[in-house]
Amino acid sequence: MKLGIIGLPQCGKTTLFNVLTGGKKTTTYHIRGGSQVQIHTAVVDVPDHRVDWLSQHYCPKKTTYAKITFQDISSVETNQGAFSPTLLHALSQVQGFVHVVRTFQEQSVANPLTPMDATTAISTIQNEFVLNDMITVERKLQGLKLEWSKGGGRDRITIEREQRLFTHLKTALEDGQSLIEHELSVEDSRLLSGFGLLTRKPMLLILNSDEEESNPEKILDPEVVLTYKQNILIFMGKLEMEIAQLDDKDAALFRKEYSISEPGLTRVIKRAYEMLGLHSFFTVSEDEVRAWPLRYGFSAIKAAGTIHSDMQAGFIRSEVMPFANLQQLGSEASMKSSGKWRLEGKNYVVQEGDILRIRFSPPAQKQV
Ligand SMILES: Nc1nc2c(ncn2[C@@H]2O[C@H](COP(=O)(O)OP(=O)(O)OP(=O)(O)O)[C@@H](O)[C@H]2O)c(=O)[nH]1
Ligand SMILES: [Mg+2]
Repeated sequence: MKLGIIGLPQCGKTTLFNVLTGGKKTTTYHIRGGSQVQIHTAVVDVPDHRVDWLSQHYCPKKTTYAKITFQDISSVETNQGAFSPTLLHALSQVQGFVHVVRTFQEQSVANPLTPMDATTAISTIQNEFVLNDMITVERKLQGLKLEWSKGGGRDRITIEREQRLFTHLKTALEDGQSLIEHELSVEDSRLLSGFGLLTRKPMLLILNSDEEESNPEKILDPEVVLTYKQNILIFMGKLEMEIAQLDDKDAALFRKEYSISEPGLTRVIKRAYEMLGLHSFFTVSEDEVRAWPLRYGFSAIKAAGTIHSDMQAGFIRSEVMPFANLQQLGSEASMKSSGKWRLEGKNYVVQEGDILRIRFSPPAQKQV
């Protein structure tokens, strides 16, 4: 799963990237000239106290947290029009966005917006995304028109169906709407998944502030708060970056002094993970304790496929132990004696925190 960190110039994208990844990429205090796309990429662990507990309990050779990839993607600017192919490609490859919105006031840091206003910053990016989706959709419609008039290729019913869908999307975009707001059939969603449409992707807003504030309504217009609902976080970027570069003991002291209950990293990663519709299930053995990301509502057989395609193909059943019960009862033996250990079939919907042990028949060895 990959998330793109975006925002207007000088809003604190690289600062956030450094907080999330423990990195030390250079932050700037001026707006860079030109629109050369600069991308920093890092894979980070999703912090999870349950993995820590399981690791202590099973003492495996290896402990693996679920992972999420963050990319700091610079050069989304105001009034840019069509994005460059490099920028559009980078943006289309991520599964969601973390949009950093500058709410800190710092005279020495250049600002593309005067007066500086968070709601305007959000609508600016939104408009740029809508415009670029419009270009993609129009290009597709032109291609379909050509295909239809030439004939000889795909059947006309399919082409006309696609024409109807893309015309419908175009109308929505002309109204300034994000395509994520549109309910689409599973088939239409699948068709669109290859187009990398920007406004189809979920977006987490990070209000980058110098002040401790927990109410987004004090910063944003109420409609924006309503649109993004739980996908808004207030974050003290600069302070968090300074803390992230301290050792654990000093960082804990600092956080206490500033009444920061949970590291920014944990808050952002957890929220991003939720925004992508993911939860974790676990596998445990002497070799490895591991957390795996899975979409809410996915079944045991899909979970098996996340681990290995052979497990999916040869799936028989899955042993299931809810983490909370194991933590409470303390051992697999107690889980079994108290009926908390279960066997489930392939359609079982995996629950947040389930520990799975997949029973499967390995594929037959190929004869050489
Ligand atoms: N006061 C204050 N300054 C911040 C905060 N976050 C970032 N800055 C400063 O703002 C400047 C820009 O930060 P960056 O993280 O480089 O911003 P950016 O969005 O990556 O900038 P570009 O990549 O050039 O678009 C730096 O001087 C940071 O120190 C913050 O929360 N408070
Ligand atoms: Mg930067």
